[in-house]
Amino acid sequence: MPLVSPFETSFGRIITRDSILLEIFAEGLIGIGECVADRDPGYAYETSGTAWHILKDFLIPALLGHDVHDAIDLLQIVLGIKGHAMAKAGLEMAFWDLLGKKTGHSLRDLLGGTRNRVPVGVSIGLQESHEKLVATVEDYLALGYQRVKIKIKPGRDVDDTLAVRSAFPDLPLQVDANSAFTLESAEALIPLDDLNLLLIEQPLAEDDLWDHSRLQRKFRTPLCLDESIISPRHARQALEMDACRIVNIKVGRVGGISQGVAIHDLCQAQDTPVWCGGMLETGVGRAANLALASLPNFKLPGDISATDRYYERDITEQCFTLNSDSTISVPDSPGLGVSLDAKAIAKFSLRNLRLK
Ligand code: SMG
Ligand code: MG
Repeated sequence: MPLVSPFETSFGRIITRDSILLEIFAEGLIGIGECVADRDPGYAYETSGTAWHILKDFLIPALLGHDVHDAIDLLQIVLGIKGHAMAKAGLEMAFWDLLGKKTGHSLRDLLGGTRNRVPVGVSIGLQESHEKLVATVEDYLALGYQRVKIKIKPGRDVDDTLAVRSAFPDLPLQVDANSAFTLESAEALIPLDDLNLLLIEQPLAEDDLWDHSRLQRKFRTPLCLDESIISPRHARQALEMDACRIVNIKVGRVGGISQGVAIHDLCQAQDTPVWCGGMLETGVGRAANLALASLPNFKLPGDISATDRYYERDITEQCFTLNSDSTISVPDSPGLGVSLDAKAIAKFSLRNLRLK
């Protein structure tokens, strides 16, 4: 699916987005889910290709014909399959949608969400110049976004952030390095500490909780982990060693909605705020993110922007729009609360497989 504008991060530039759409057929109902793995292994090792393989050859065969009562059953069935969190999460999302449709409850209600609308921000990729970056931020502010995240990488860090901070002194602002620094090169980020940022996201490698805890000691600004938090256990260990003071939760990265809720609960018990990350989802994944972000410890605005920030045409019949208070309303129909636009799916589909 073509993005309305390219999205550039420290690991590369995304122009079109792949995703795997899942449908589970059971008891006369259809549950839908989205696997957020990207075409390239830049953000994470999983790709749409690996997810297709793991879903087709392992996850779906393990599930077919089983009685599954809740997400815990589902997790149990896939427990023996190591890794591949995004593939598992896509399937689990479809199961939650099915469960909601069967019981007549929205995903928000199934999860115990407490809000009808959730605060959101916008994530802005690397731009060709400071002028372009500031102009892009300005455009999103004019649309009503009240929190901005910018992407940084070595050599495009303090100056980019300073340009935005100087132009917008009071803007709630945060930066995301997508693991592009080392403990040594991250010294260059120290001046960020004077720019009143909400947080600094994932400066170091995804498998490096320890060096994040060494780095956090050098900053007053909270570090926030994204790529490094792949399970509730990683979240617990990160908090124990003070590797971060804020946690980004993404359903795909942590292996499903129920794992996301578990991380939310664990952080809440320790007074650590969380927020909902984004993977340039279609309307399907966006609906799940909104439901998750309605839980009470989602204390910072999510990377959950309006549909038109990503796609001219989405695959859901529903479009998500920004409310005037920089929130997006959480769907309240059963399950995810979205339905598929068959014509859009026919237009974008690259391949299709039905397993019985
Ligand atoms: O969905 O608005 C969005 C994108 C938010 O910046 C965003 N996501 O590391 O947090 C992150 C990146 C990963 C995107 S890679 C597809
Ligand atoms: Mg991130």
